[in-house]
Amino acid sequence: MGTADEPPSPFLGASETGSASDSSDEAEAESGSGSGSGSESAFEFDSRKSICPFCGVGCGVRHGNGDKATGWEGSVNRRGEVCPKGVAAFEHVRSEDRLVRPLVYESGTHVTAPWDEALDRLESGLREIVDEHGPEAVAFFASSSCTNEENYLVQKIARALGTNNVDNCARLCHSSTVAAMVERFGAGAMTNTLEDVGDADVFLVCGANPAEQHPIAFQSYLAPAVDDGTTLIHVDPRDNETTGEAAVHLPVTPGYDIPLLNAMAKVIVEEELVDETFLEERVAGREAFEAHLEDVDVEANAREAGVDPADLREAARAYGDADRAAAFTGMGMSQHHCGTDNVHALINLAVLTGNVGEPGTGINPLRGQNNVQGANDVGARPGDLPGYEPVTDADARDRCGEVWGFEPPAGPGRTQVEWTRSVGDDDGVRGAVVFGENPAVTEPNASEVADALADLEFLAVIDLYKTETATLADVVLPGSSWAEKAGTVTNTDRRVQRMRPAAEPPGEARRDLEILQSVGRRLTDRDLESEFEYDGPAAVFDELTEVTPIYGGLSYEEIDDGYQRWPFPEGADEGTAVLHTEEFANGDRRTELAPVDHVPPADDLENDQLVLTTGRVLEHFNSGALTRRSGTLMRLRGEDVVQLHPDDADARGIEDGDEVRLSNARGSVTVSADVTPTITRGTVFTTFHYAEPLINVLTGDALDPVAKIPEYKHSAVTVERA
Ligand SMILES: Nc1nc2c(c(=O)[nH]1)N[C@H]1C(S)=C(S)[C@@H](COP(=O)(O)OP(=O)(O)OC[C@H]3O[C@@H](n4cnc5c(=O)[nH]c(N)nc54)[C@H](O)[C@@H]3O)O[C@H]1N2
Ligand SMILES: Nc1nc2c(c(=O)[nH]1)N[C@H]1C(S)=C(S)[C@@H](COP(=O)(O)OP(=O)(O)OC[C@H]3O[C@@H](n4cnc5c(=O)[nH]c(N)nc54)[C@H](O)[C@@H]3O)O[C@H]1N2
Ligand code: SF4
Ligand SMILES: [Mo]
Repeated sequence: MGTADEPPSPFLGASETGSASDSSDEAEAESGSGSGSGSESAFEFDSRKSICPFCGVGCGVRHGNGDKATGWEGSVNRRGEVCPKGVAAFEHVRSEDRLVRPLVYESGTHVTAPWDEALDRLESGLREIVDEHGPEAVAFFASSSCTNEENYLVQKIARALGTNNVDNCARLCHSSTVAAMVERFGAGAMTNTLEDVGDADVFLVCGANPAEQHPIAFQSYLAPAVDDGTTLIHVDPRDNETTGEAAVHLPVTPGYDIPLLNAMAKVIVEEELVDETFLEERVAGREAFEAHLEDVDVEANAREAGVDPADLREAARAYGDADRAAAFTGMGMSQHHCGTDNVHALINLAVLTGNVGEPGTGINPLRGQNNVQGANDVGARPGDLPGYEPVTDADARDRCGEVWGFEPPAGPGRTQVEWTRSVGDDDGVRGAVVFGENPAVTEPNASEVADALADLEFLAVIDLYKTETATLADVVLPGSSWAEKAGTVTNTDRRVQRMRPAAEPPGEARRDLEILQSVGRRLTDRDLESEFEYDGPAAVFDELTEVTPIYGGLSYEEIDDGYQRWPFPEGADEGTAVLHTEEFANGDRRTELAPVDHVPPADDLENDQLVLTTGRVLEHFNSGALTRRSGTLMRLRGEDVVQLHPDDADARGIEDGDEVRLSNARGSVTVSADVTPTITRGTVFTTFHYAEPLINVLTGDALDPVAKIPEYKHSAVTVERA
């Protein structure tokens, strides 16, 4: 786990020494919609309880000793434990790179400007485009790293302007998982909770590495269950920290999960490990599914997927035999141009064996950022209004219209990757607002993305730093970090929790909610201006619970420093833990088994090319915008490497530590070699956490036809010594 000067702590924050503020001054700080006017490098933090800005686990963190964050006994991290990123959560906040004044682009360079001027430019830049080309020529990125209230406002602004062109990085993340789960179960969220999954006898972790990406969920919920006898099966081309706890490891070749999962289904059916009662009472389509399995040859599929047939059978038996088995799914499954089908193949296993609707079972997508679940719940999606109600549903539009004073448009908008590809087309996007995302680093085929963003007639970015994306913007607005805002975030197991500000934004930076209110007032017609008047986040939350059916019954005040979980039936204490118990979320008693066939990866391997798959490490986060600005995390792991199997290295004369060139028709990068048998032969792995080398110049444009998610996990690359 990195080459640390000081080893990463045993996942426990520094002891609780900060003086907790009482709640009387909290109300004042939270309602605050006044702009920060503190001195530029003040960064005086108090120790109000908030939620970690990084992953979807949603640990409670606050300011502690020596400028480190420390855990408090949150609803997830019940002993106050936090991972190394959590401990470093204040370092990027007080980075010297923080934007403290708005920037506007003038005569080939960015210059600082007063807020009014920057907002005037944003208003006129976007209005001109709308006047000339209509609202569909404008698009918005919402932010999974920002609060429910902020995301709710972004989608409301887009819709008030007359477009559904609003999306967030869940498109790049679990959109395929959500598509498959909504189709099968009527809801895309974790079917179970972190508390109850420990009841499982078997964990099937497919294409996820929770030991590094969801560290506290793993350390505090999964690993203890494994210690108590739960069998962990890990399907991953790499042997990583999660594999360390696994009884069975299936090192699948990237892109071959369907053959593997179909073969597991075949073993389960052949060996009569199915749940007859569940199949009879809650499942349709069994005959067609079993007929489809007749053509599946377990040995051939295992070999095609790159795994040992005996290991595959062992995994299938363990999963099929278990009284209760919980499946977890991540980017290794979702980020393929067959991502939706991958997840269908996994759901088939749960349905065949009756592992849905009970504690210790289910299909559990481990969500990405601290609020990716919420950003989607509150409607920052081009096809859905708040609460996943389709924009095409007239009743749903009416319902929103009644609260909003305007009706949202009926036609689905463009997805995140689709719209960057549309720039330059006659009917393409011409102007955009990017709030809390860094697509120049994180979208696939990044050279094309940078060109597209640069070609926009107008681009505004709201961020903490002059990121690679902000560099391409006409206007850059300095927003507030997690430590400077109040609001709610929804974690991976559907808990809505509250963030509280520990400081004022630096310099002239403003709270994000306030910025979005200004943007909303300026971009919409005068008679709608009042739609963006709110007295702080609690007021926005009240409104969003009104139009987001799944958030019905939640109360900002009652969440306090606990949580409320959706769905939240009247009179509930904490909300519904296990979903789909008697019927599925769509109201059906039955779900259908779904035969799926292997879909070959989009890139063909030519000559001696290898498969590049990309992902994450414990110490860094996504585009690295936050973690690259943390001295501690950079000391732990300062640069990217390419993991390469010794046989593949030998064949190319590459030794550990050599500089290696990875290239294909889309681009080329140089990165040093980590020659290791922990990666399966024929596959190489890098992260995408650095702007240099920019790995996404190598990834391709292929999209899943249903969810429009890119294929980050399979690109053909030539690998040679640089
Ligand atoms: N430390 C850290 N934590 C994070 C993040 C971070 O950047 N850093 N990001 C957050 C976000 S936004 C997200 S979405 C989550 C993602 O969390 P994960 O889904 O765990 O993330 P990844 O590392 O992208 O992919 C998981 C695993 O998939 C494997 N894999 C690659 N290709 C395939 C394949 O074809 N099939 C299978 N079965 N496996 C494959 C990789 O080897 C990798 O170990 O993490 C969140 N948490
Ligand atoms: N090759 C490859 N590429 C990938 C992936 C992969 O596995 N492989 N994974 C994909 C996935 S799953 C995801 S989720 C995306 C992530 O893609 P992005 O969302 O683009 O990545 P982040 O680095 O999380 O970007 C967050 C941005 O928001 C800013 N920010 C953070 N907090 C705040 C705040 O409170 N207010 C404001 N205003 N700004 C804030 C940060 O400074 C940063 O610029 O990347 C995708 N790209
Ligand atoms: S596990 Fe996730 S939420 Fe918890 S401290 Fe680590 S990064 Fe933050
Ligand atoms: Mo993600």
